[in-house]
Amino acid sequence: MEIQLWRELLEPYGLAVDELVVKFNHVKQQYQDAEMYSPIEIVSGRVKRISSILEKAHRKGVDLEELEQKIEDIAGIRLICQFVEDISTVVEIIRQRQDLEIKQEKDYISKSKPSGYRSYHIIAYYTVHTIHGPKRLEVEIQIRTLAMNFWSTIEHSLQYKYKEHMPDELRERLLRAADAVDALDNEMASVRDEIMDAQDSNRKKEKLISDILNNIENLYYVANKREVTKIQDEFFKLYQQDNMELLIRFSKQLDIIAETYRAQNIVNRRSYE
Ligand code: 0O2
Repeated sequence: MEIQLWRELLEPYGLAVDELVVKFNHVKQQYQDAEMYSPIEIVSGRVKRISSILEKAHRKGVDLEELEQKIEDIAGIRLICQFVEDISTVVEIIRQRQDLEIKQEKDYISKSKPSGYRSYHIIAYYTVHTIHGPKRLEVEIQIRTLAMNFWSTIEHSLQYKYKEHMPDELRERLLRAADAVDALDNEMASVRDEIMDAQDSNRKKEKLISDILNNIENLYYVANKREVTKIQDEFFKLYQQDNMELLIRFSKQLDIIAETYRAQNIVNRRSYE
């Protein structure tokens, strides 16, 4: 196939990857905006390289004319989760989406591949709109934990190096590493609630600090500079004490001060009119 034809073939897949990366990042953002734990930690995507498409087509005996029908992962999206439990939540999110029609699900989590590979794959139909009209194509969505991703990234590069000639000893070690990844995921699952609590309070603290700093910054425009500096010093003192209750109380008092200045400002403006 000529390079120009490859470009034409791959272009809509690139569009699908770009769109889905934005969409899944938006899902993550929505959880964060709602101050909820996001089951999606990292979103990435890629269009399969031409050499990789050709290699897979050769391995599977696929003709160039039927690439799009037989190679399901030309467009690939990867959703990485913190915990194994999050994977089923993400799968459910995908099943509920109207823009993705699931063709097949491959569960390599309950039963790993002989290599030790673990991941949940969804092959889905997705429609992109180009200047030539709508095009329905297939995308592969891989869902896995951070630990599974670490293993598969390393193993993938070794596979690339050795092709089908990976030394037995290395294969054994990778299988042992896959068991270790499994054990790590199970261990993390057992302290999931604790970790989530910690992350949740971190998020709440970050939001509270940012609200306080915004309020102080706004006060600079309306209040007496000396008073704002005093408020700011008080905040730094409380911040160093690292006491959430005191910070929450301080933030509420600051809200009242800010509101009073806002009201005062409105009254002043009206008396000028
Ligand atoms: P790349 O470079 O990631 O694009 P099947 O006929 O269903 O058994 P198929 O079509 O290869 O086989 O589908 P499968 O098994 O779901 O694999 C699709 C992709 O999953 C692979 O794409 C890899 O990305 C990943 N994968 C599958 N098995 C392994 C494994 O043992 N190790 C690692 N590291 N990744 C794996 P490609 O085309 O192989 O590679």
